[in-house]
Amino acid sequence: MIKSIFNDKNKNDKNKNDKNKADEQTHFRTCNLCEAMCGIVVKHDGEKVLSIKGDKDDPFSQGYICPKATALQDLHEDPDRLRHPIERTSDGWKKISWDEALDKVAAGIKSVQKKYGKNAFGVYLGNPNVHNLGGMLTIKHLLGSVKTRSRFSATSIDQLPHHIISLHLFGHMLRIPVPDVNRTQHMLIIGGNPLASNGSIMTAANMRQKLKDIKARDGKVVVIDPRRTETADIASEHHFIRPATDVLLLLAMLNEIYAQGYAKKARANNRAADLAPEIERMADFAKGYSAESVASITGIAADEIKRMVKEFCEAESSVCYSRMGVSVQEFGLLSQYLVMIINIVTGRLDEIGGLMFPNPAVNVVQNTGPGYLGKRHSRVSNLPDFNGEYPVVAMADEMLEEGEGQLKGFMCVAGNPVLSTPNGEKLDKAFAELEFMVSFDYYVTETSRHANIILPPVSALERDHYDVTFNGFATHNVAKYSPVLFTKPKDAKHDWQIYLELAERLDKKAPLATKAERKLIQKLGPQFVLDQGLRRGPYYGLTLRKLKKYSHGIDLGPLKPMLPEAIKHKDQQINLNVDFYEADLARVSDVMTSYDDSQILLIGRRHVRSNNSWLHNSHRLTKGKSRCTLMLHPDTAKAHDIKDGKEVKVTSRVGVVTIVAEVTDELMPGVVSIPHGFGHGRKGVKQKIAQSNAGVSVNDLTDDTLIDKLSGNAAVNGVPVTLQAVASAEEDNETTAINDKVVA
Ligand SMILES: Nc1nc2c(c(=O)[nH]1)N[C@H]1C(S)=C(S)[C@@H](COP(=O)(O)OP(=O)(O)OC[C@H]3O[C@@H](n4cnc5c(=O)[nH]c(N)nc54)[C@H](O)[C@@H]3O)O[C@H]1N2
Ligand SMILES: Nc1nc2c(c(=O)[nH]1)N[C@H]1C(S)=C(S)[C@@H](COP(=O)(O)OP(=O)(O)OC[C@H]3O[C@@H](n4cnc5c(=O)[nH]c(N)nc54)[C@H](O)[C@@H]3O)O[C@H]1N2
Ligand code: SF4
Ligand SMILES: [Mo]
Repeated sequence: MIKSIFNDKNKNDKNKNDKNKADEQTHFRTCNLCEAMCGIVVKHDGEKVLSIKGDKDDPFSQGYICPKATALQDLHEDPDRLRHPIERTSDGWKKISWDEALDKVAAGIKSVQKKYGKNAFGVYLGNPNVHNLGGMLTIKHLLGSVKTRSRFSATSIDQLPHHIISLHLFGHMLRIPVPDVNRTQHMLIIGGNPLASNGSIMTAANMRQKLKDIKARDGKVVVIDPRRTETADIASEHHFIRPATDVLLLLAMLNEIYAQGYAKKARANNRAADLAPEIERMADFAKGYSAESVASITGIAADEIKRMVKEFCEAESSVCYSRMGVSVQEFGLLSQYLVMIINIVTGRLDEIGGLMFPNPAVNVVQNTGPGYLGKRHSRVSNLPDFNGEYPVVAMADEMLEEGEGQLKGFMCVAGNPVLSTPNGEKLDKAFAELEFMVSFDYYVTETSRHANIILPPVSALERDHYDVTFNGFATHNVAKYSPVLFTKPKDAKHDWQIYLELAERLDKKAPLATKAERKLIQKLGPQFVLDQGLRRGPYYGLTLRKLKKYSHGIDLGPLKPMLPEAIKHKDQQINLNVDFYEADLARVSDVMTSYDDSQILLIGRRHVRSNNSWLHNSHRLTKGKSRCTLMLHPDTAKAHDIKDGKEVKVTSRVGVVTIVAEVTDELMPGVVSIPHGFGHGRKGVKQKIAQSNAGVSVNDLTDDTLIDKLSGNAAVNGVPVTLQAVASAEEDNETTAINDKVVA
């Protein structure tokens, strides 16, 4: 009950005699750069940041931070960061006033829509949107005023499968269960590298410690990954898997669960309602896929698969967790479905130490629609939309392919799709053809350089924060409000202010109620919406005013069983929706019958000092050896005559890049890896540090036609490529010399 929340567990009220107290020089907040929600202490002297450290009193992160936290300072101080709107002219970029910029953007949008129709104007929402309180709470007003159906976002090169599964099974796209890492005895991690990424759809600060703790309590951590990652290095066990064959492994595991008699009908039925008929069907779902039949394609021996299943099922508690490596490949949706099914039929859903539903203080599920799949299809590639967004792989075609509905104008909000989506070169060309483009960004990036006008918001330290998104995926329930650290300059604007001021210009005929709501937020700020969210939330009595008293945040307790209340279907039953997924097995059987194991497959990777495409302008995060390398196994290197440290030409169906080889047995033979987010050498980018260590963009190799056909999600892992050693000038001379000799 609320009383215990405020009075017992949370001793770190800033009003108490607390050594780690907020004063003029000490500020407590939550880092918003990734999903981990670390509490930080910023020491500062007026407007100058002196240090950023972990906040030991933060009940969620307990002092942990990663090296990226300091980037909040670098970002704030970066001379390349835009602090006012700019317009592209024939003489280069020119500073313009906010009023002029917003008037011109409104006119640009209206002009395209008048000439070609509403849907000829496209919108892309990038990842930082979900890390931005004001943005999250007001983006609907921007979208509502642009009134286009041509919407895209980073979701479809990321977590789209998770949303579709949650919509089908639990009745809401955001009702996503997360691993109870703090209490599990057995964690099976497939295609996630939380030691580099700090976790995804699993908000948990300090995963290194959490995984070590599992092992220390005699539990087990098993990692399945084509690369022996930082996470694999500290796991109990690691298995290489051939990229994009996880679906076969998971089918074999499901088959084994039934064959070995571990399917727990009764437990799955417990609070989860009457699953019996569908659970029966799951027994047949994977029947054709024995461990023996998938061993050679996946690269994991049948005995190992059987043992993994046995240990998973016999552990006191266990959870199967799977992320980017599996979500963003050709069988992303079916694979993630199987992960969920494995958790369900082994009785791990909604169980302590299993896969559990968070209960955030602002209940986003309650405040948003459930989502829908395939109401419309994209014009050119006929791909299904999800919740009103078409897959990103459809974006460039929609701009390039002539005909009614062709995109002629575009708005990119906190995104850099030229570097972050497949076939970036094609998109780069498509953006250049547009009649009008606006970017909301504080840098001139590979994408925003195409804009006619760039609208830059304030820096992260100039705004307040409450994590509306990631509390929804948190492995422990907490709530924390971070106030503004530095007052924004008078002529700077928050993302939400830009949205609302543009909405006002675009949507003069909006209903009175909408207009009133917009006015109210403009006057009171998004804090007012946050307060409403807290008041309507599950922790009775929690208001923003109360929350503000706890500068380190409030501990709302460990995850609790939430079924059947968590289910949003009317009948409060889980719906396994078997037909939809069973249909996709046809594609899997094609793989089984015609698998080409001679292909070299490309996968991605993340580094703890990176953040997609946009922290490469921080010297502290980029100094040292270049990280943009092609990792490959010594055997693969030898077969292609490739030497460590030398250049390699990598070719895919859509493009070619030349990149330095890093030969390492971390990679499975036959697999190569390039991190995404590099490729800053394009003309017109204005980020000096990033440009000086430009690297190449892996998304100039990834293919916009290589997708998960069931969901429309991009498939950037498991891209077929060919390799060719680039002879250096020295070697060229040697070769010439040898040839000369031969001729002589
Ligand atoms: N090959 C390959 N491609 C991938 C991935 C992969 O693993 N492999 N990962 C994918 C994933 S998971 C994701 S989420 C996407 C990310 O894709 P995107 O979101 O398109 O790319 P980001 O690099 O995050 O670019 C964010 C942009 O927003 C700007 N920005 C940062 N903060 C703010 C803010 O508060 N307001 C505004 N207005 N702008 C801001 C930054 O300067 C930057 O230009 O990339 C995907 N692309
Ligand atoms: N430092 C840092 N942190 C980040 C980000 C960042 O760019 N840098 N980005 C943030 C974002 S937007 C996201 S979505 C999260 C993502 O967080 P994670 O899901 O943890 O993403 P990755 O670190 O890319 O880990 C994916 C793993 O899948 C493996 N993999 C690739 N292909 C396959 C395959 O076919 N099968 C299997 N089983 N594994 C495969 C890769 O080798 C890699 O180890 O990270 C977030 N945190
Ligand atoms: S792990 Fe994520 S939230 Fe924590 S300090 Fe690093 S970037 Fe910030
Ligand atoms: Mo992401």
